[in-house]
Amino acid sequence: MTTKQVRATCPHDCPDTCALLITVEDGIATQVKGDPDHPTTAGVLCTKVARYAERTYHPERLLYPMRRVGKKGEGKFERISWDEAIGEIAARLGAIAARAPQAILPYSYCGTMGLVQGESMSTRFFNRLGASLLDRTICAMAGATGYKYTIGASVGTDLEQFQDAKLIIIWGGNPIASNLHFWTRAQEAKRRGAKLIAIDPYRSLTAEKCHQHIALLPGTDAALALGMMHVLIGENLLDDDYIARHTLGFEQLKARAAEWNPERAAETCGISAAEVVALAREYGQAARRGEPVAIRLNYGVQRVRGGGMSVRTIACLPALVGAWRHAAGGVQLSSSGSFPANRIALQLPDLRKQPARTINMTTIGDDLLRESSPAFGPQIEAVIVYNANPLAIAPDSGKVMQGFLRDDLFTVVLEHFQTDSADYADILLPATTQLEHVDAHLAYGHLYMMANNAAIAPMGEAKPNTEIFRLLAARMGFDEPGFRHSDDELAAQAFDSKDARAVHFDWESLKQRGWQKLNMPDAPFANGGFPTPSGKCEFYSAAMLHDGHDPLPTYTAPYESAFDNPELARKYPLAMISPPARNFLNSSFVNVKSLRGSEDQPYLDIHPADSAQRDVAHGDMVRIFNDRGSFVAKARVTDKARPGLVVGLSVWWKKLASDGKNVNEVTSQRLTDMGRAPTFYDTLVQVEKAAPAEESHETV
Ligand SMILES: Nc1nc2c(c(=O)[nH]1)N[C@H]1C(S)=C(S)[C@@H](COP(=O)(O)OP(=O)(O)OC[C@H]3O[C@@H](n4cnc5c(=O)[nH]c(N)nc54)[C@H](O)[C@@H]3O)O[C@H]1N2
Ligand SMILES: Nc1nc2c(c(=O)[nH]1)N[C@H]1C(S)=C(S)[C@@H](COP(=O)(O)OP(=O)(O)OC[C@H]3O[C@@H](n4cnc5c(=O)[nH]c(N)nc54)[C@H](O)[C@@H]3O)O[C@H]1N2
Ligand code: SF4
Ligand SMILES: [Mo]
Repeated sequence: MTTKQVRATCPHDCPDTCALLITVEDGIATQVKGDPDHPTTAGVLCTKVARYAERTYHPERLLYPMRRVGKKGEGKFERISWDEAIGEIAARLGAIAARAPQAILPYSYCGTMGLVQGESMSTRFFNRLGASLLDRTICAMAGATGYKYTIGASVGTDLEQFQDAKLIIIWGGNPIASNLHFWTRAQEAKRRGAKLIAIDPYRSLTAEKCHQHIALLPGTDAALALGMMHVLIGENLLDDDYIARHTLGFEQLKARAAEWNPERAAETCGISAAEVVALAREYGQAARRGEPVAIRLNYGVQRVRGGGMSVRTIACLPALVGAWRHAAGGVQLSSSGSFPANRIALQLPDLRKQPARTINMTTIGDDLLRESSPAFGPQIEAVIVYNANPLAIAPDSGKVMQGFLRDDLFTVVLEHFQTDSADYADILLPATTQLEHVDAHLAYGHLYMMANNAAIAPMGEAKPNTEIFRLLAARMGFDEPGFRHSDDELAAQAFDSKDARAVHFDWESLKQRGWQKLNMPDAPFANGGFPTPSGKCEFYSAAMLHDGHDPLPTYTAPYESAFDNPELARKYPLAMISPPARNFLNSSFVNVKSLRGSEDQPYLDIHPADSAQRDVAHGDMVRIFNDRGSFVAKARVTDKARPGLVVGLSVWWKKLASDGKNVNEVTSQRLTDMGRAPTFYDTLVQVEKAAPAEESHETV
């Protein structure tokens, strides 16, 4: 027997980007474990990826190219050869491109975060074809935009410093589920005497384990941050020297914060004024004592109308109290801006000969249903889906389904499994998993460049995304040298090796060692130097004014909330959020039995006061609905959901739910204040007991 160990990287859309060690025995991956030497992975993987081999060898892996034989959505396919598949796709796309190349749309996100299997060869192909561009907004754009206006780039506190903080505010994050290796650091900080505070409408797994939990209403975080500023300024819990040297617009901010006394903030957030005051004092007084105070700001805050402004407002707090002076102080939203990723080399934008329109992936529901018009451009005639599952994860799912049902739409899906989206494909292509292909990765929660070596040969006839686009390019006669680069050559282009942060990045050595830390200072803004236009932390942002926003922190009410939209709330009184379930990764892993087993079936958490009003008992099947649609889940009566809030942990495959639907039936396509991002957690619904017919499907 031959045994080897291969260095790999977790490909999932998770801030932790773990270093993996794959044991391969006679060509079979027998164990996937965390690299004990990698400082943030520290030998530990989450339950999902500890089962990555189970996912790779899953009996339902797609192993051959297939052509649809049933109706769209029915999921009936017949096996075809690669030659036929590539030939048919090239012919269909070629015919469309001859008339209207922009009628072709790629639809992809972060099924893999790999720089190679993500947007490299695929983007070269779509650039050369002249296809529409895709605005990849579905996750992080609201916050990234708000943070950029304030701090300058997605750069913040290093994960490896948090254990030394004395106060950690976990703001809109559930790290036990979604950022495990941050949670390890937070627990270490706790052991060393730190206080942990969670700000979350839901008593998540994480909130439950913090010293304190502030359960505000969804979408009201900016009001809380403004109330904190009011107290910090009023009680002079400020770092005057840091403010004078490294911030812009303090006087204007002071005037704005004066409008937000704790009572007003509390009323907006649905909490008590005492909570606002105590939080501000806790934060300001610890900083005043010279202790590092840190905020882990996460995605939960962003998925509402004012998501960008909320992040921007919270991101002002560390500068006010001088928290950036400490390596363990400040705020981390994402570390992705620290990486000198070389997207121009990977994507070769010069292959595109004509400028193209951009389609927002968040509004794919509406956009697939639009006809040609001067404003919109040509109707979408072909969609190539890879690294994404739009039928399950995009908002206003009823519309998304209608769009993909269009008979005149040509759909290609590259996948590991027959997902909800795969059911709508005309041609379904088998893609390799991370164990079967090469990649290079950045991270958005730590500061290591990462390498992924292929551990095993591709399963069945599966091919890497890159190879599929290389074959398509060749069949369509694209003969630029960029279409002949191997995956190894692409990986070698992943980072700018001349950038000082990448310390002479060299793919050959990264491949061997598995990971390499960026060259970054421990406390990035201890002496200011913010990458904003002014070089300061911008309390006042001229760029925001220019872009049509309030240049100062402000509160933007949700589209749908009982407080700000009482009329809608009469019909639909409950706020619904749908954050990730611990055992799924977005909609990935839902089909891995052992993990689905842990989540059991789609649940709706509802507060006892709200369930009693509706005559709903624990364990009843309920229908959750609004004007956009409805879905069925099993009620879990619990005070984990604050009154007025219901929570449906996500993202379920629709076809594995009793009614073939999921939470995104009721979410809307409305966009955030900035970044053109989705508003998944800005949704009002009503809940009622499900009709018996809906209950009877329960055991499907
Ligand atoms: N296990 C697991 N891990 C994951 C994922 C997964 O699906 N499963 N997904 C990955 C991806 S793509 C992402 S983007 C991240 C997301 O992970 P996080 O950044 O943790 O974000 P969410 O899980 O969306 O929300 C976190 C918490 O915010 C709360 N929340 C909801 N609305 C609000 C609000 O308005 N204000 C505040 N303060 N809190 C609110 C939710 O109740 C939830 O407990 O996780 C990644 N990691
Ligand atoms: N209601 C609600 N909806 C949400 C969210 C929410 O919190 N609530 N979260 C949103 C967020 S934060 C995000 S990031 C999006 C995520 O949405 P997506 O990025 O679409 O993520 P997944 O649902 O995991 O789907 C990724 C698919 O890519 C496939 N895949 C993985 N690796 C490869 C590969 O190498 N090649 C190919 N061809 N395919 C591959 C996987 O099998 C999987 O089916 O969902 C969003 N939707
Ligand atoms: S999903 Fe996140 S925590 Fe789990 S192995 Fe991957 S990077 Fe690590
Ligand atoms: Mo995400």
